Amino acid sequence: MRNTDFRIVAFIAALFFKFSCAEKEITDLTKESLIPIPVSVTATGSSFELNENSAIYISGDSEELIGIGEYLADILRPSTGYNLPVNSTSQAPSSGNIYINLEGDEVLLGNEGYDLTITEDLITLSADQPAGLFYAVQTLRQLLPAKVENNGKQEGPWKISTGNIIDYPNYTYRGSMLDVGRHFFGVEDVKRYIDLIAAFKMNVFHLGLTNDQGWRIEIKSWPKLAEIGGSTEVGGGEAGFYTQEDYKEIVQYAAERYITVVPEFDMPGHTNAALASYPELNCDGKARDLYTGIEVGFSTLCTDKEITYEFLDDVIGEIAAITPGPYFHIGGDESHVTPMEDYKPFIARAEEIVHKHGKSVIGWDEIAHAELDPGSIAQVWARAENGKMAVDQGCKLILSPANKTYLDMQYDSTTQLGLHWAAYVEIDSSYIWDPAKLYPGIGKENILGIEAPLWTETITNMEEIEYMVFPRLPGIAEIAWSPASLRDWETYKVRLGKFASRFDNMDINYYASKQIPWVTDSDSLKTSN
Ligand code: NGO
Repeated sequence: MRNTDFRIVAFIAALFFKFSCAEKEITDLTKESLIPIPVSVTATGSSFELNENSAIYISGDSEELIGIGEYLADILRPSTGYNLPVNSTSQAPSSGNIYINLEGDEVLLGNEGYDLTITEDLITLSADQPAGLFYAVQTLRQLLPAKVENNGKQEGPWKISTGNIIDYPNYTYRGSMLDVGRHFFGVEDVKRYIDLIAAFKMNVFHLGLTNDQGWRIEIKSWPKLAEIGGSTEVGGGEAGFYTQEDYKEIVQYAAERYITVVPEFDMPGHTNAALASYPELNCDGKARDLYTGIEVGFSTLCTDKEITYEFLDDVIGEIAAITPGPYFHIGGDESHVTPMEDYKPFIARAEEIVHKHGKSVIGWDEIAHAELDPGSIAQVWARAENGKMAVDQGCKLILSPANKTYLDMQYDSTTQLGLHWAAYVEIDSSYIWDPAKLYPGIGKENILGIEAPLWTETITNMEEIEYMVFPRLPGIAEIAWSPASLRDWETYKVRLGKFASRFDNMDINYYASKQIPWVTDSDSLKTSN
């Protein structure tokens, strides 16, 4: 054989070899790094490849399902550069496509569960309810290469290991709070926050709308709240507030991501911004000065003036009317200057007003001192005994233990942002705990769910938000979603480590804790070569 012939034959053989290897490439779906870890994963050992002709097919023509298909396409289109049209269909599509349907098993999957099946030919997302499909989309994102999250076009291949995932949540309430009272964050930042929590299957966004340092939403019947109370923030910077139109936009954006917004108006304490806006809310009839420090527990509404309850009725009424979710958070924490004999009837009346406007109460654990309706929910942040008191009244709990879930707690003594009054909270200590075993006398049956709050006394912009939230939030999301039996720190930290490239591609400014064996895409190339 001549030399050139030999080279041609060798080239063809190499191509054939490469091609057939790709065909026979062995994958293992059970080895993929998913957060939260799914209930069950089985692998079938080969792979599906997305290509330029792939499309997303929706069974039927429901607007809602088309919305989920478009949400998925919006994530995949920029990085793959593929068109990925979203089409309706009455039957399973042909090879190379993604199929979304509501034929999942109702009993097995419940309201939020999903069944994700990947064969060499097809990716099928099934659920009984649309929320489940949305969570299947989040899992699918994590099964694709990390660069799928990039906003610019990337090189493929876009392969996914084959197999099946059955998954559903452990707790029904899985949330995060953003305090916009201490520092104000605009609608775009809030939307990004919502996107980030949605990616880890959280379903509640608790928006702390008022505090001593700021009142952050327009109330049409009490306009000075936003005008005066919204004018400043911690440190004295110029702040702002949301118009009710802004708020509706946030609520809608969250709803499209299967996230319920819980608005919080903290009362009777943490109300200096309101007390500065309207003198009549103070017992002495004198407006307070605006406050830009970070002390807590010095302010109170005047609990024995009737105008206070007219004020509550107006504020709660206006916001309840534009809040589709079932909850209204009345705060109730750290009312150190409200005597207990005034605090208790105040909370009872606030609860009554919330009910009048068709919502259920959530309040920080101190509200358990008052007589509560069993439908009210106490959010335990500081005192287990308050949680127990609420349970004894028949109430459910949301757990937000400050030394585990507070995202404003510093990681260690070198962290520049944040506070450390509850603890330094490294990634292991925020991950290693089981809600159902945290407090004596409080079991899983008493717990509605878990929430990770971000208080913003020291946080001024999105970059700082992300640094405190990541990477602790995915761990809290896993505690809320995954069964305790599947959670394990040693394997979790390896899974989290593999999110480095994903966080980079999502442009998340995360804290690169030394506890985590971070692996970027370029590291994995190095090890496989
Ligand atoms: C406490 C306090 C907040 C602070 C936060 C700081 C609760 C429920 N009330 O948590 O006002 O911002 O700590 O970590």
